[in-house]
Amino acid sequence: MSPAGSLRMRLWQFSEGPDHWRRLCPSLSIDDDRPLIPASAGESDASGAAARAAAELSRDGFTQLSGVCSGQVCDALRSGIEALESSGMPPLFVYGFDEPWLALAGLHPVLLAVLGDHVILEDLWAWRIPLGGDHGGWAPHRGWGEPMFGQDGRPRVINIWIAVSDVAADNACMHLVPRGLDPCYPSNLSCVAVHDAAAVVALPARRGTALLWDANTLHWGGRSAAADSGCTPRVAYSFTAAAVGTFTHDWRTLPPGRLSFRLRMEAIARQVLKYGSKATVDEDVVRWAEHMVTLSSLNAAR
Ligand SMILES: O=C(O)CCC(=O)C(=O)O
Repeated sequence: MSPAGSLRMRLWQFSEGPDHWRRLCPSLSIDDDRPLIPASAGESDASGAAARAAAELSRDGFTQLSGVCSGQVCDALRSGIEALESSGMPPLFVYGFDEPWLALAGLHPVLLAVLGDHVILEDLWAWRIPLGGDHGGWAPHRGWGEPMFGQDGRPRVINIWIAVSDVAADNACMHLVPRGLDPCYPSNLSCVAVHDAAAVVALPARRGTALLWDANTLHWGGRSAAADSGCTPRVAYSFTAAAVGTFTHDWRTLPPGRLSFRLRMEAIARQVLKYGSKATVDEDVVRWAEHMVTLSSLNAAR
């Protein structure tokens, strides 16, 4: 069988159920019954790390929290992503496992403190950025191009980015322009030009650290280090959370509680179609995603 033919077959085997995933990445888990997304409502924690992060997000538009994933979980995620890539699947497929979601669940107190009742949008991507060449993270953009913050300055939509590898300033770390130093914030959010290089903040992060920023903030991933730099490829993944009632238009959201294997597959397929052009995703993966999305709409219409 041709390598392309075998990738096609693997994609369908992977969509059938968790067995292939467990065999490929034995140190990661898939438990259909495990609650992964906490209920959006609740009492916010007025003290400690959650309160500090919420205050920084309101004041500066960004914050960092270390220790969201343990070193052991980061190692498992990194080797899982590498195993997926060796099988021809993009890092995005890591959302098939529980661990990326469990780290998000750990951020619930912070999200509650900043956003109050909130939803997790179906807005996912994962990166493993090779060293050298012209490899790097995503170009400057804003997660959301319409103003999304309250009168008190609190963001209503937050991008969450979790470092799986150590990420250094010379290794595709995230950069942003703090909103107070961005002349386009908030009146001209369609602008993604960096007006003042001195205003740029680089955000190196140890593995297991989460970076959170106001989704209106101009941000981007830096360039990868040279192949002979001794660095490891940068590995990270992301989510977006929004305060309930923020959107007047439809956004697919992820249900609180358990995430069935099927739902994870469909969410991954929809992300391939949404963001696949920003990354090098194999054409067979795009075709698989198109089929999955068609099947999902047929099932929904039944
Ligand atoms: O990791 C990157 O290079 C880009 C991340 C990003 O832009 C995002 O999560 O919104």
